Amino acid sequence: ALEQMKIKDVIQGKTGLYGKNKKDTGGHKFWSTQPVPQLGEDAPTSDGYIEPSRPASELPQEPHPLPKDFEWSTVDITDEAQLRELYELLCANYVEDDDASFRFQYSAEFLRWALMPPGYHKEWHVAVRVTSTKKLVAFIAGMPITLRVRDNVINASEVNFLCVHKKLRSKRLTPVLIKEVTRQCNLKGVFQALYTAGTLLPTPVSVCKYFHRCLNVPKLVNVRFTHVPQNQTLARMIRLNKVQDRPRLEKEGLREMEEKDVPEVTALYEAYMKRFGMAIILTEEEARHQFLSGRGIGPTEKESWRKPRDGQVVWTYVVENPQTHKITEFFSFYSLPSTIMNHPKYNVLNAAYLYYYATTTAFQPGADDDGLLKKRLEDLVGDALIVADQAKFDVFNALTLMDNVCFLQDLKFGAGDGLLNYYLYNWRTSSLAGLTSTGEFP
Ligand code: MYA
Repeated sequence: ALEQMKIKDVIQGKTGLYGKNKKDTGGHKFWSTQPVPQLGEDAPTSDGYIEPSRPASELPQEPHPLPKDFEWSTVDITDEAQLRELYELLCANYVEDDDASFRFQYSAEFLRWALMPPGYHKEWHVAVRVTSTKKLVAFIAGMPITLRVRDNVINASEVNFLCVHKKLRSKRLTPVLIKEVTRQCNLKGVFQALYTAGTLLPTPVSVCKYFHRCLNVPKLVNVRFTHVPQNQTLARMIRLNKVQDRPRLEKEGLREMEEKDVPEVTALYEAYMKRFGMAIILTEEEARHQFLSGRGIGPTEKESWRKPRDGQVVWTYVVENPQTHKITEFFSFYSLPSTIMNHPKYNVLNAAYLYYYATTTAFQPGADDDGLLKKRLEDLVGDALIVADQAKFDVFNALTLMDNVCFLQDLKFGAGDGLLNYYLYNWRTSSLAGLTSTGEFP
């Protein structure tokens, strides 16, 4: 209940988790030893590292020892067989919702896309295997990022895909994995990290809520992802959630992003992300990777927005002004299915997640206040819903970050019960309310 209360206060955009329950360290045996702000600490007055960086010669040269019967390993993502092993570990053991009805089912293509951005380090794909059988039983990954937190730009690592096999839970393997990925990052001169988790740990820099836009209503009701409200019927719910079958901005030049758009999309992304207190900085090469490389194989047809390609992970669309040929906006979303557990008819929930977007409307004076930006984002993200619907996604998810809060309600997203906490390792800064430009939650 205490944790709930703390989360609620952050959602209400108050003070964040700093400055509350001063004596409560939450009994975090591992996290209380780590360079992260502890729960109950006063909000910092200035930003900066918690522990100084150390030269490679002062770092432990060997990994932390593992319990008997286990050994360290790295997963070589370029090797199909190893990628498959990782896919299978995550498929059976990764994140589930609170009632164990759905479990993330990252595809092999997604893992390749997420784990191998430009400049990735194979040593940061840390794994644990059973010594005798070589079975893969635990994993954690770091990816290099350039992170801006307020006015500071940091070479950091984005840590994700922490997973311990179900049979090895509660054996304190997690702290050992985290120490090893930290050591590997340190060895490359990286001493800060960004990570997210559904669980509350010391200490979120921001907390976001998941919102969901139903597309395939009958299926979502059938698998109990959602339910028909008491004062409604299924037929009415289907009608209310129906989206158009052609994008609204098609006439204004909406089309799939292409290689030639990379410089303009990167510049637009950079300018737009200045609106927020924390953002990842992308070079052109990184933007190409994020927005184009996960596109799968297949023809670029005129109406390719109607049909996903083989192995498509990410969808990116731009609006090219027909007169000036300038890119005025873009949006992207990615595919992250979930396994539906214990259902007789369906076993996969096809979910799209809103990724990055930007519009030059934001740069017009007063656009934030006079509703112009909200209107434009509704058109833009409304078209993302249409593209996702045509690509047969069941649901379209978004978090309360960036400018999302302004359009979620009018685009008929409903609040979910999940939260996503954002954390920084070895960096102090005061709370970034919802990572939004306004700091408001709906
Ligand atoms: S978040 C996704 C996490 N994965 C899942 O939820 C998948 C399903 N669950 C599992 O596989 C296991 O339950 C996990 C815990 C592996 C989560 N982040 O081994 P244990 C602490 C950080 O006995 P298990 C993602 O991928 C816990 O508070 N710490 O526990 C981002 C306790 O410490 P303390 C966590 O249940 C990951 C200790 O572990 C998490 O068997 C970012 C218990 O260990 C969590 N999600 O396994 C990682 N869950 O006593 C941090 C539990 O102190 C990166 N714990 O409370 C930090 C930056 C590192 C790089 C720095 C570079 C400079």
